[in-house]
Amino acid sequence: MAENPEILQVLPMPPRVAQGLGDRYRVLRLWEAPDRAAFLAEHGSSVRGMMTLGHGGADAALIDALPNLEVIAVLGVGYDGVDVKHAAFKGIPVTNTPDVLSEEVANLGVGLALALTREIPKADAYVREGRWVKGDMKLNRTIVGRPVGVVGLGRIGRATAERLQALGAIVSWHGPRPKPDAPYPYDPDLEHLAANVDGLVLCCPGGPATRHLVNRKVLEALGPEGWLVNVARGTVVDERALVEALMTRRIWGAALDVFENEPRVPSELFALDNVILQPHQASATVATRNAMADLVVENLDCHFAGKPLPTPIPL
Ligand code: 8YV
Repeated sequence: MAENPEILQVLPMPPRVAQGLGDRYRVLRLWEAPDRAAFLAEHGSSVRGMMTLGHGGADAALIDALPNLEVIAVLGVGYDGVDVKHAAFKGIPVTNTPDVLSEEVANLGVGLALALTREIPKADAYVREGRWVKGDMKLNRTIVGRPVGVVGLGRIGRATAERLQALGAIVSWHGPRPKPDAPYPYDPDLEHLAANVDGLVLCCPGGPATRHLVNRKVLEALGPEGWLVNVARGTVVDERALVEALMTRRIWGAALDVFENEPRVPSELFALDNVILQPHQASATVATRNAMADLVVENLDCHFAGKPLPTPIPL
């Protein structure tokens, strides 16, 4: 490997990444730079690799500020914040960290579906607040034998669908096109799917193709008994429409791990008892974040050793 290639780290990452890189690289910490433009003007031309997060990204301007950039390594499976088209145009490969997080994300998605329908947070409060001694809590809803829609049947969507089915739900799905090997009924029309299921679990990628896929009409179709889980990206849902639907009880409930402007969450949601809020936690276990960190390092190591990239994003 050439001597200590310089890597631009765009955003904070778990310490495991720095540990994995060891002293083989010189890491420049962009998010700490008081003057980003001055920092890039000074260091940009020596940077050969970039590490970033999928939703925090790398836009065309940042890519262009690094004229000798050879590779972009994304910590995360999603890469909606990275201008991959621009990178491809410039011949710069982009890698992500798929597979190692699929089961974890699916577990949280299904966990949220259960927490919502079985009202686990409300039941916890019921006991803590001493209400149980005054009488039993009202009965919950089930997903057993009930229709549930999965939006996006990629790696995470499939892991989610398998789990929902194992828990007794009747799964169908929506995505941009049918998949011949998918063992669940496909619905090409999300509004139609929403009208025919109890709940939707969003597992699709973010980015322009899925922006506001869950719009006012889909929420209306889901209806006052319908519920929504989002472990995909905040941008997939028209957040204004969702807040209004929750406030006016035009949908029954939602469990949200992601938001349009995270970490900022619409403050109206804080007072609502029909929503469960999470701070983008789906892959956030020690084991999974370690596996993701190791894969970022492996991708950089392979690139600088001239070996095939383990997980290139197909462009
Ligand atoms: C993480 C994610 O939040 O993989 C993704 O696309 O959104 C998450 O796993 C993030 O990328 C790492 O902090």
